[in-house]
Amino acid sequence: MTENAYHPQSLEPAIQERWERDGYFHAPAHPSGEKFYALAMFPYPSGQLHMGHVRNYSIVDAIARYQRMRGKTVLHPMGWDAFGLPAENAALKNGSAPAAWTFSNIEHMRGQLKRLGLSYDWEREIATCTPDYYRWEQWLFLQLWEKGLAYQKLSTVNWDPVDQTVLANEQVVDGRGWRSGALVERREIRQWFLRISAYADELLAGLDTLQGQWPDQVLAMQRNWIGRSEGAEIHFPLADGDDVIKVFSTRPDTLFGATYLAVAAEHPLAMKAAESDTTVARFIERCKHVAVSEASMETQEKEGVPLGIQVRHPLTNALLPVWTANFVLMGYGEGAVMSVPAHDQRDFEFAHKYQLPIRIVIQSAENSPENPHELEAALTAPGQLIHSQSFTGLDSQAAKGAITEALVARGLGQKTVNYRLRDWGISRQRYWGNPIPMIHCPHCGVVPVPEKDLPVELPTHYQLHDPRSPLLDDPAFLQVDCPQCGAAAQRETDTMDTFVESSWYYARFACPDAEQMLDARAADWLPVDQYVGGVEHAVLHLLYARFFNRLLRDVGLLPKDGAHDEPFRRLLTQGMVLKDGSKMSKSKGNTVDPQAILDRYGADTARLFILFAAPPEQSLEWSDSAVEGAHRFLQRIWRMVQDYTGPVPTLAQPLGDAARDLRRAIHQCIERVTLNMEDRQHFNVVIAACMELSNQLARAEATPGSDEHAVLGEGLRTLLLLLNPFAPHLAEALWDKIGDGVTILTHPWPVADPAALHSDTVTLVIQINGKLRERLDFPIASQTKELEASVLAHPEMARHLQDKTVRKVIVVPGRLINIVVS
Ligand code: OW5
Ligand code: ZN
Repeated sequence: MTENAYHPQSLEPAIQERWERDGYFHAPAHPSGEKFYALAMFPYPSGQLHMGHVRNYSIVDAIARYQRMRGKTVLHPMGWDAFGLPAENAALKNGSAPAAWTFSNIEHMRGQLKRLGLSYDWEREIATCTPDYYRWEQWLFLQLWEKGLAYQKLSTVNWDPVDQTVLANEQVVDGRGWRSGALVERREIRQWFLRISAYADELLAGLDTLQGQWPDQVLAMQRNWIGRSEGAEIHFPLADGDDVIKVFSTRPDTLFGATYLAVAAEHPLAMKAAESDTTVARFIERCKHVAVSEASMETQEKEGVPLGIQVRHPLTNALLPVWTANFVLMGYGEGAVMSVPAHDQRDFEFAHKYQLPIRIVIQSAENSPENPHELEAALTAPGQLIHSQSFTGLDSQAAKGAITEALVARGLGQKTVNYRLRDWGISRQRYWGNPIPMIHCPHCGVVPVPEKDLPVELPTHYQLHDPRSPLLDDPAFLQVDCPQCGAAAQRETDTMDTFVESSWYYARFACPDAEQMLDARAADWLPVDQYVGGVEHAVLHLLYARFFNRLLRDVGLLPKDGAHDEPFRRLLTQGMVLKDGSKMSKSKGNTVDPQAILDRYGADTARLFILFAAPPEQSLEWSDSAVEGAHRFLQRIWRMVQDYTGPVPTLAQPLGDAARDLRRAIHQCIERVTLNMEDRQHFNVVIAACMELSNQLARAEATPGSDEHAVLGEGLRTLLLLLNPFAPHLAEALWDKIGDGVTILTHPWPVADPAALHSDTVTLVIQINGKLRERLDFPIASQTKELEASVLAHPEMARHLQDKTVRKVIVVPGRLINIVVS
């Protein structure tokens, strides 16, 4: 191995050792000066890094390194989202214990992250499955219970009758258990919820403050998920008895078009009807076998049966039939909807299928039909009311208010705001998760575990034999004395959704060893200045974290100063890594293992390729030849710097023409790169600009002692500084040779020199009859008259103008000259 050849395999680990020895990436407890908190979504410890991780972590590392060069105090932490189903699945498959599997994966993946040269403060590493982390989550749960923000209610789960266990939605495949193949049943059980609905308005309003900092698409998805709508609660009295069915509608203006009501299969009225009606009973039974996810509710064929009962229309007293239908969910509103087939497409299709009446009550266009037989689809647009008693003639907007008032006057309704957002069900009937710190006492009911008894530790010694949670069968975990009355009681065996851990890890990174959930360091480091992760987290994770940040504020752990409401100031959602046009996956056999790329080319090539191949928010198509290209580029830089006979001299003034042009190219590159590092975050453009600069530098006539040689030295140094966020090992090794003796890691980011950018000439576009013909340089201070004369006399123009008569010359200063000829 020759001394000055590029050998990333030996070079990179050596540089990494230096970083570790010198502790460059340790953030102080409290930031001094301007802080920058850079965060990537922390990984599930699945076993190995995949290309999605490499992309995510290369992006954030480039940003973190850039911000250090901008003089900021940077916090750049990493940890592990370590609870969850995969560990249990692996345990069942290989007979390994979930904890052991998790920690050995963490070991391996940590090694891979280090091999990538990511600039983490490893002293802040967190694994969410350790009691030191999850105990605080239990503590917070107790605070929320006190405040009524954590509560229990009945809710539906997927039950696998063969494995005798609750299944997560993703474990239900075509209505059957993933392991047993048994038909899944729906069951109602008591579960724990967090009252995110209490924050719906605040979460919605907060989105406005993120405008311009978060992708519009993510903001729109969150708005839609919260789904605020104004409307009315409408009461339909039962024809027999004094009960009412309450429904929510955003279209009270269509009330006179309601022709039936539909209730959920679990609605008490449906259950009651089932006692005497076998058709209803069979229908309810069938509904139980559909997974409870919203997606499966949306896609299934809409079906229903009549319950044989009727309600009275609140304004006309007309009798309407009540049906039960599979598209109504108990959790939504009151588990009942009013159906207006003429003005709602789903109701329209349902009415056609079962020959239910259709009444048109809105005229939306000139030739709106009034006869239901002429309808081919529901008329969903607002318009003018017809067949609506005294409200006929009003437009939809006015009618909404007037009809709601009429309902209020009769005591049969009120104006309400409805949200699509439901409270967050955090109970999982699973083993590998954070135990919910509650106790069930036969005398006292649910009793919280006293704070002094936290954490409720998750036992880790089990061997798993079936998917049933071993907590259910372990007396040592289960049996406990009631903290209130001392009687024999039972621990809660549900664990928390793993999204709970990922809802506050970003805050814990600021104070990972705090003897409380968060201490004062959190307020100093938060909010995260730049968060980066997959767009698959656009709704749930990012909404839950925004919710938790407000909970942390409201239990007094973050300041109520308005500056700490939102956890993530700026968000970048990265695109997928594809191969042959589709998502990499084991089953399709189109994966590329990052380890193989690291082994063959080194970390700098892997990082450079993945940031060069596409803008970060777009999908990225894997290309072996582009990896080769990135590697060759680095080899070329290596050689150019090795070949530079230095030391780099200081610039003598004035410079000759060639030296001045080269210097201008260097400083234009700085400008372009900086803009793309900051505002646009198109790192592919940054790298392309560096490649272009390297070509310009390679062409320079660099006889030692010449002013061009000195400018080349400046150019090579600049190139290393600009590349440092992407290829930090190479940049640092070469900086040893031509740098200033001070580490490149915190070297100030270059600033474009206005004097260098200044040019004596300006390039103008030359058109003939409006068509582009040439680009020519002219002295910058030329007057219009001079330009006219010199363009016509320019040697390049002779062939364009021969046999033509010049009619007119139009000069647009600084931009173009158009020559009108005939
Ligand atoms: C990768 C991102 C992901 C996230 C981060 C961590 C993937 C982008 C899409 N712990 C949670 C988590 O998502 C985060 C919490 C904050 C909630 C791929 C995926 C991809 C996938 C598989 C393969 C190749 C590429 C090959 C598989 C072969 C197996 C042998 N994406 N692009 N490419 N954790 O660990 O999943 O959104 O930001 O990094 O991801 S995570
Ligand atoms: Zn008790």
